[in-house]
Amino acid sequence: MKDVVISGTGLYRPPHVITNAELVASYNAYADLQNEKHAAAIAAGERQALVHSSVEFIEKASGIKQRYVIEKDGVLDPTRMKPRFAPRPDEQISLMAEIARDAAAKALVAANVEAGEIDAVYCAAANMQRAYPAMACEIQAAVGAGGFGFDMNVACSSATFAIEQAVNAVRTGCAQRVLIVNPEITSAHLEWRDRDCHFIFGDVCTAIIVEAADTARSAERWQVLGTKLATQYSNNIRNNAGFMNRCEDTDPDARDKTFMQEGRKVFKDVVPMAAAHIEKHLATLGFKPQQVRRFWLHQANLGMNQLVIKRLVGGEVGDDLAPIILSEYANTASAGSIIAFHHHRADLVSGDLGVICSFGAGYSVGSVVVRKQ
Ligand code: CO8
Repeated sequence: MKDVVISGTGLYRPPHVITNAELVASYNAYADLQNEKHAAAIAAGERQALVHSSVEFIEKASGIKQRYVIEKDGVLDPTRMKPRFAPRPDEQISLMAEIARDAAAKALVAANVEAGEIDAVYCAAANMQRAYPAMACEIQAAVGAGGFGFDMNVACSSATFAIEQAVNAVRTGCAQRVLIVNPEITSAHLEWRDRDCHFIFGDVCTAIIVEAADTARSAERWQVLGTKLATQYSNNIRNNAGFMNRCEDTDPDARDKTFMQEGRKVFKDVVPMAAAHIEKHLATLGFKPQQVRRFWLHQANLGMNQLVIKRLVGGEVGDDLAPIILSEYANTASAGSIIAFHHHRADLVSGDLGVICSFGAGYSVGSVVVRKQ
């Protein structure tokens, strides 16, 4: 079995920022418009008035201060509340492939790998722009990679689940170099009209190169010591949007079927699950959490990450042990832990141990233990 390394990462960051103040102003304007429109029904007690959102609540409950989006005006327009994406002809690259190509190009440079040397492309994300042809096939062509490509989805854990598939493919000789991309256009599948979740997500794309250690040429390499995945079915985070919807006769004014969650339950269930998972994974490799120099955790909620780390190492811990990027990026689904890894690893030295860990819908947890070479 071959040794496997992560040899480079890349990041596409959208051009537009939405601050919490902008987001709340837009939501509150939307709520006022709705309350005005339905004033009679509200007065008759047939309908509940929408309540304003608040910056203070968002920052206290989640730690999120802003998010990046690909298109801003449509999201903030209180008469629209979703991004405005122009339809593209089939001959034009699709939006998901376009942002994946950008992140992939940066990861290839970081890994000192030519696109033609890639022999597998995994597009791993919480939502795919279309069912087929697979996004990965289009990205493979756009990047100029060889081999094969396929799409995979385990919601927020898609990136770590893809890393395990890539590590196994390289280890067993099915592939020499794998490109993983995580294009997360969360703005298109977030219900911006729902006060409970309108602040949660942001757009981004990450890319990772996984390859055989003996032929890797990058200056910086992270040996993959082990990967561990787990799932446990739960209805607490769901996206019911899909191809069956057109066959269901439902109220046309009903809420979007996209992202929905029982945030409190998720928080309560997933913190112990993620902490126990990491601890067990490290133990199978002969390590204790205290030996880990850095944890690059899924970025959904500041309090959640603080609690996971507290359970692992005890006491209060700062950003150095488990960096937080969600204050700037919000929850970027599968890309969150990879953004943390991308931005916060340069200061580690040879021999340092790290854990990339994602958790989310499914429920799902994926961990990757790495050592800097
Ligand atoms: N402004 C002001 N008040 C608000 C707002 C708001 N925007 N929203 C809710 N409130 C109110 C509520 O009405 C409630 O009021 P009351 O007490 O009077 O009933 C009060 O604030 C408290 O509400 P909550 O209990 O909902 O608030 P929490 O403290 O639980 O915080 C969070 C909500 C931030 C959502 C928190 O529960 C959380 O982050 N939980 C973890 C969630 C998580 O990790 N989810 C994982 C999602 S990622 C994933 O796997 C999905 C991938 C798919 C990606 C799809 C992309 C679109």
